[in-house]
Amino acid sequence: MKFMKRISLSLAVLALCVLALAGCTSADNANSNTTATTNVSPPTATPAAQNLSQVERPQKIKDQMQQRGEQDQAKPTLRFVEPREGQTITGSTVNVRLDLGGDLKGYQPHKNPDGKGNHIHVILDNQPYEAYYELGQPFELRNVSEGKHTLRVFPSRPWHESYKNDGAFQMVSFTVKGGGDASKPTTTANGQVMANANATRNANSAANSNAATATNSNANTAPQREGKDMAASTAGDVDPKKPLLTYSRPKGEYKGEDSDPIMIDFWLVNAKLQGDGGDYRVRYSVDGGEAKYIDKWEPIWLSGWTAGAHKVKLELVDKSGNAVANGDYNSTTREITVVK
Ligand SMILES: [Cu+2]
Repeated sequence: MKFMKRISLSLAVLALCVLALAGCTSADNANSNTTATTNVSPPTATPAAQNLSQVERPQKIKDQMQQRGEQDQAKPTLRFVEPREGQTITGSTVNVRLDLGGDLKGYQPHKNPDGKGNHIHVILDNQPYEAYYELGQPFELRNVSEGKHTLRVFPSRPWHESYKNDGAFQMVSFTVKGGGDASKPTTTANGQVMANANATRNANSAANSNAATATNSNANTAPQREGKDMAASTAGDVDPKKPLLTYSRPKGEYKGEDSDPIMIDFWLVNAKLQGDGGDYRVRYSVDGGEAKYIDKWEPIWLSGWTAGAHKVKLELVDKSGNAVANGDYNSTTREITVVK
């Protein structure tokens, strides 16, 4: 009996020990789990999310405006000399000639030695604008694809803010026959290859190769002309009498101090914004994020950009927030690159 008691006591002690050991082991596991979790996501490894905020016009631009004096209150107007409304152009080069008029107060497009200056924004279809500086020579749109196109132009300041007076904006529609060859590599005015559009080659490119070759030699023998090889595009189905939003900025690459803040600027035709006594709003979003609204027709500046590529979308909407369609021009997304 005594012996049995002793055995059961030993068993009980053993059981307690096993339990205690198990307890210790599980406590250890819990500990090491906690430690492991902490190691997987240290708080410092989380990248800062881009948080954009609207800021006032940068002092640098205010200073430039002051230096320009009354030129900033100019009311420049443009008129298309060519192409003319409804014109048919044979060949893939479209010469753009503009008459500048209106109350200029010294406003004159020109590229200064620093590469900046007043210029005209020239927009083929709904592509990003091209900057046109010297109006004494036509601007050559090269390799323009066959079909119907629109051109939109408006005067701009050195920091790319557009003049918004009546008559500043003009749009024409025209047609290109024997248009650009999509298989032709894109070249600069010097004939340097910049990009090859073979990937977007279309079926009628062979028929257009003669015209494209002619364009090439023209471009090479006309040295001082500004111009650009254009990506393939055709016009949207745009009604010039309907509300029209034209995306202007931002565009391209922003470096260093130019990358913060970045300006959003656009042109409006037949559409007054709510804050200006009208019915429309401009909705914008960056990288597919939260939609925000611009209710007065003036540029805004956004601060807080992170380095890398960003998508900026501008849309014209009515007071209920419904998209206002006109061709496909009233909703435009552009990718920009911010280099820090
Ligand atoms: Cu510009």
